[in-house]
This record gives sequence, structure tokens and C-alpha cells, in this order.
Amino acid sequence: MDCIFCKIANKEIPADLIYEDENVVAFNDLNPTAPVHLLVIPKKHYSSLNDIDEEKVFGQIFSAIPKITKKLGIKEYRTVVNTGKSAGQSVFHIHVHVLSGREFTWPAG
Ligand code: DGP
Repeated sequence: MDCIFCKIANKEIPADLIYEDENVVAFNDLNPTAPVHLLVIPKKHYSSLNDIDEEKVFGQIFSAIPKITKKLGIKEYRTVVNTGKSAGQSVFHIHVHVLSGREFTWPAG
């Protein structure tokens, strides 16, 4: 499958890896929008949140996040999952953005 995030998870293309376990990898976003901007992805391919058919995947992703932020010394951060084009999704392998290091506004743009 021609998926850039599968290739990052499989180490076929390089990325700035921050964290890895059996099911999940996290790496720095190529175009950061905050001083800290990571992407956390499952190693297994799911195009979007709509395609996750195993509940355990949510636990795998979200339980990794506090481990990663703790490692980075971050206590406050924003997590974002864009689902679908109109919501801003541009890479169709589910990923959670983890953003920190500046003030964020709400509602999101
Ligand atoms: P989204 O728009 O929510 O689908 O976010 C996709 C993010 O992925 C975007 O912030 C840029 C990032 N990105 C795209 N291609 C690459 C890549 O090859 N390497 C890395 N590290 N990040 C990428």
C-alpha cells in the first residue's frame, strides 16, 4: 500500500521518531504548527477514525500519549484528530496531532 505513514512506521522512509512500542509510533510533524508538534499513529493502517474496527487501537494510541508527553516534560497539550478532507485530514492513515509549547485558541479554525 502506498501510504507515507505506513512507510514511516515500517522504517522504509526516515522520520524524527520520538516514541515506539509494539503498536504505535510517534514522530515530529514535517510542518510543525507549534514548538512541539508530534503525530502519534498506529503501526497498522487505518485510513481514518471511521475505519478503526478494534477498540483496543484507541487504547494503544491514547495510552501512549501521556507516556510521550511525560518523556518530553510536557503537562499541557492539545490533541487533534482530523477526520476527512473538510476537517483538514490530508494523510489518510489515522494520526493524532499532539501540540504544545504555545497558547491555543478555541474554537479551532
Ligand atoms: P492532517 O492534515 O491532519 O492529515 O495532518 C497530516 C500531517 O502530516 C501534516 O501536519 C504534515 C504531516 N506530514 C505529511 N507528510 C509527512 C511526512 O512525510 N513526514 C512527517 N514527519 N510528517 C508528515
